[in-house]
Amino acid sequence: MKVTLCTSPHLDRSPLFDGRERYSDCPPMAQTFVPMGLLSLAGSVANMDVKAQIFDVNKQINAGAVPLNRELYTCSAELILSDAPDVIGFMTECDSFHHVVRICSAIKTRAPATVIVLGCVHASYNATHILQRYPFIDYIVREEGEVAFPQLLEAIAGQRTLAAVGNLSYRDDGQVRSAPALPLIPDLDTLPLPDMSLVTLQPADSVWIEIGRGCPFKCNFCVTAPYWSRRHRIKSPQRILSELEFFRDSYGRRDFNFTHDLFTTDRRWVLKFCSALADADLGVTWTCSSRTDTLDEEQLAAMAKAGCRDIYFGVEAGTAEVQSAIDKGLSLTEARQIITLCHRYGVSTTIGFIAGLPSETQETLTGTLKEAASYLRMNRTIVHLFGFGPYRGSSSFARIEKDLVPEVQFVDFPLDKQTDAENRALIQSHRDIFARYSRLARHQDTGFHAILEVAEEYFPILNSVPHITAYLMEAGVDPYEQLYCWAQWLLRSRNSKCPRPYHAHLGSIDDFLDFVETFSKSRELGGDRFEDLLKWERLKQLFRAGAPDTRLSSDEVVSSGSSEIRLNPTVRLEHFRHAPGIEKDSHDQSSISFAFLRRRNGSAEIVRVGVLATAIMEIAHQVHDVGQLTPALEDLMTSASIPEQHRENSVSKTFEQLVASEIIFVS
Ligand code: B12
Ligand code: SF4
Repeated sequence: MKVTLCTSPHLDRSPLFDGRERYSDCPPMAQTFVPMGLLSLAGSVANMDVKAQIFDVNKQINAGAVPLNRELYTCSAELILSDAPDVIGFMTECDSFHHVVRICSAIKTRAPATVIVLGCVHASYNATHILQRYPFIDYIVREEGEVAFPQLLEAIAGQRTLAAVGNLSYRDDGQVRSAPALPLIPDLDTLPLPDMSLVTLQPADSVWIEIGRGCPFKCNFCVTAPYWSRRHRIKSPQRILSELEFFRDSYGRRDFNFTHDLFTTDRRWVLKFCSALADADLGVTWTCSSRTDTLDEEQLAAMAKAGCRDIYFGVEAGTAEVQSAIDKGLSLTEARQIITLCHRYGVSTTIGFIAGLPSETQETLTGTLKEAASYLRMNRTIVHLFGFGPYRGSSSFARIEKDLVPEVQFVDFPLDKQTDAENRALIQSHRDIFARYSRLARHQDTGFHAILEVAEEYFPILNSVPHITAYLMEAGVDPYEQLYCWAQWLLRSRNSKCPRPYHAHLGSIDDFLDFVETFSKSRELGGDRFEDLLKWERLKQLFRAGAPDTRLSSDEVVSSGSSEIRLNPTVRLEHFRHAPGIEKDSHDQSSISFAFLRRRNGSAEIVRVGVLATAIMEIAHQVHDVGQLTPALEDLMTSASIPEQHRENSVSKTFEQLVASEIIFVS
């Protein structure tokens, strides 16, 4: 039997989050990742008479083999069918489900006998609705797939009945039936290692190593904890180490994301794992997810030592009232302490908040905005503010379902107008399945409806201009009012020019800077410092876009390979006095330069460059042959002017690491 397992299309939102341009103006891109769930399924049928393969629609989009126009669906269907599979399986996520539906429909039209199966979170929770609505989808395997999927293939081969396939939803005589749930796999170490020969790993692919399943908490907006029955399971340290080693040795990968909804569920396991990982000295870095009330200093120290570089914390809400309403119950003071501690251990943080939760009022949203914005002032922190998405499967869904109204302002692949309109019509007409694109009716008539529409795209912009954000906070601007005025400004200035009304909520950083200028003038908040910061942010934007007129006469441009640094000795330190670390600076201030730094992904930042990095960049600027760099650096390192702590292992460090060690990000 031939089985093809397919990824779902995944829009790459990073151009939007980088704030580079309006999304609709960006080159269309799909985000690629190693589909660990599909690889695990392929592994589970390896001992059967089955030839499994993976079709990655995202890679096909990026390679131009699948166009981003109305042929997206027919072309994907034809490519998938080119190997004449007997069974086609799709992973599903709420955001891309309309694309999956249309690809499946195109497949069934061309090959009616081919069996189509869906799995993963979205299909599992919407199984009955999907099977009732779409006749071209044959089966849905709910939740954990490694035992159920082989059973389904046996049933398709006539070796067992459908009713005897655990976790299966299927049609029987026009009725949708759901077989009982299978017990969870007790020991995840028994799962096969991902068979990477089924995919082509490309440098841009994100690698998520699955270390375990199941968070025991019960936040009532969450779908992933109930998906794994809220039962915490985790692989052994040895098993995870062998997976890391495999990716490092076979693919040169040294940076990983760990997939587990709550890495720090079991404190003893964390300490044991981190100690094993540090001892193994694999030289890898990694990220994970945690809750601030499950992390302490001892774990954090062990995690930092073992290579943890970033932790995602869902803080979600900025008031005790909403913390309790969502059954999360985090102490905001404790959260701040733990996040600050992470930074002290050199671990960056990504912090998620949600706007528009069911119990939200103007007051609580103001609290969340204040809390979220205050984290922007910390170095090593990215803050996200997501608009609340109601997910079927979360424990609060049944309570709010009748209250939902359509949300039309969302970002999708930049498809042609007609296909996009068809997709939006599909979503609107099947609202039970696409509940994620909804808002609560009770928020419709309040002032913050407009806010919720722009909220999701707001923080990527604030992350890009933190000095302006800090300035406005210091000036005492109410964050709710600021966001409300931004929403109004966008609607006024973009509505008329925006060819697609549902993109009217997308503003660029340049738009935001224009808005801030008007906003601050109308409130008499300006001043020399504000004008300078604004000028700097505008220059940074021009620099980001590569415009030639950002080059000031005093600039010195140095390229370190992956990034370009443009020194500008004219920038005044006092402009950045609010940035963490600046006041405590022990350097002679005259030896510090400020610079623009362009990252490989095109984003730009303002950085403070210390004395050593300035010296290194000067040398690098003089030598054009990399071979000459090492002796020059050695001379520099052994010279008395270099502080002791930099001398120790500097010579063995790369140029980039040396420069990085002396650069402090102020933006
Ligand atoms: C890693 C991850 C990502 C990675 C990699 C994607 C991936 N799925 O591999 C990236 C960053 C790319 C990503 C992106 C997104 N993600 Co994500 N992601 C996850 C995460 C944390 C782990 C997924 C994982 O690898 N699990 C481990 C593997 C082994 O499990 P699995 O993939 O679920 O597969 C098992 C079963 O589900 C089933 N199964 C899966 N596919 C199939 C297919 C068939 C045919 C069958 C029979 C069975 C089956 O069998 C597998 C083995 O048991 C989950 C949360 C979670 N803990 O599950 C969220 C999660 C799946 N993501 C989510 C979301 C919302 C998104 C995005 C929409 C975010 C965004 N706005 O951009 C995108 C959408 C991507 C897309 N294609 O549309 C939501 C989905 C909610 C929903 N109701 O649909 C989740 C649940 C997180 C959450 N918010 O709670 N994601
Ligand atoms: S939101 Fe996070 S902590 Fe809460 S139940 Fe879900 S996975 Fe667990």
